[in-house]
Amino acid sequence: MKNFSIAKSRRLRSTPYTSRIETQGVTAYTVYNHMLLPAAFGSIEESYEHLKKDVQVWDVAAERQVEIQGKDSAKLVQLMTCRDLSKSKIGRCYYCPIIDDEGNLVNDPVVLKLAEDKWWISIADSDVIFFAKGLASGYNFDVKIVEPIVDIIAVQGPKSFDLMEKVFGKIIKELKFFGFSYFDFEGSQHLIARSGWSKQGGYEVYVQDTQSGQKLYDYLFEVGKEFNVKPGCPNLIERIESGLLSYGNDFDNNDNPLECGFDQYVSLDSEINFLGKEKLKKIKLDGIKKKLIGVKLDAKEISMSGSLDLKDDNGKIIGELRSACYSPHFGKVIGIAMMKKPHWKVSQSLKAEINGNIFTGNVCDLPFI
Ligand code: THG
Repeated sequence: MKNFSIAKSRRLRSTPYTSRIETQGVTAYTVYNHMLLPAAFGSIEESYEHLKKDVQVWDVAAERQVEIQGKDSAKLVQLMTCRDLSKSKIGRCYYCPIIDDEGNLVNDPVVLKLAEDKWWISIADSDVIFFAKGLASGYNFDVKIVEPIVDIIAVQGPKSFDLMEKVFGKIIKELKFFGFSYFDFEGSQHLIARSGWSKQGGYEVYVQDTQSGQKLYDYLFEVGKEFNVKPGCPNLIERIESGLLSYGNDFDNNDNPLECGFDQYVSLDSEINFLGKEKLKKIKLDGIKKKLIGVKLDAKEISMSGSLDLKDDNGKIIGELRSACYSPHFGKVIGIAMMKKPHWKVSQSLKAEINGNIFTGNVCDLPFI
């Protein structure tokens, strides 16, 4: 396989931690919200084993914030998501599909309620800020919308709790899942949430004081030695096994939340007003025609290039592979696929022709583990 480097420019933004992760041995980047997002530090299988056992520090500054502040901020945030936020509380995070007027997905961020009139939308890879500004303008909302300087450091893995206790004290362990609060590091207050894009547990530090954040980054490695701390990044294997979905990979603006299994975040029976509500009601009534589901393939490796069609025994296309990796846990390739009706039933057999090789496989439930 050929190796390429990535041409850096102002358009492809670095993060406050880029020079650090390059010293630490980042080997691959992806681009996310026009920013560098580390994708590997050597073998992703070794990184996966380490993430499940110890603790990692991730530069996830590419998870950008869209800040919505002002008198109409709650109205605008609610207009953008099909999740009912009418009972939302300050100091809590909410996983919220953002949808357009067709009922299709625009993003799947974590929404943080900072105050009754101040919200952060912690976005996946699409330009939510322009969508928000367009709506605010069209609806004449009294809001201010900016991308603030916030660069997240994630601390993930089973030993993240002990490492974070060593830095911030016992009190950090009292934080509930998807709760956030402010914690002191050398005189600087950092917003920390118990969250992160892995199912191994951990925290996300929303760094606003860049200098303090860089010190914190270094300090985590200094005091983390006893927990075998390593640099890491969102891990493809771990996130697929855990069923954590990725906007742009597993679903995009051609898919709706009912097709993607987001039913628990779609509040069609409430009084709330959001974009695409009537469209989604009709889609629900008519029934969805495709569905995101797990697949297992009898293969030892896979490359996500070329045709990703999934076929039945007669060669008819019955779905499309959206993400996949070799899973050491299952000893085969696992993936996330959009299957056409009625082929999404568990144990449905299928064939995938990838780079000239034909692999057999079957549909299975998400999450895998
Ligand atoms: N953290 C923060 N911002 C983010 C992500 C993150 N922005 C981009 C991307 N990740 C957004 N997508 C997701 C997808 C899943 C989850 C969080 C963000 C997630 N899901 C849990 C689950 O599915 O089990 C919990 C959902 C819930 O309980 O509501 O954590 O990771 N800051």
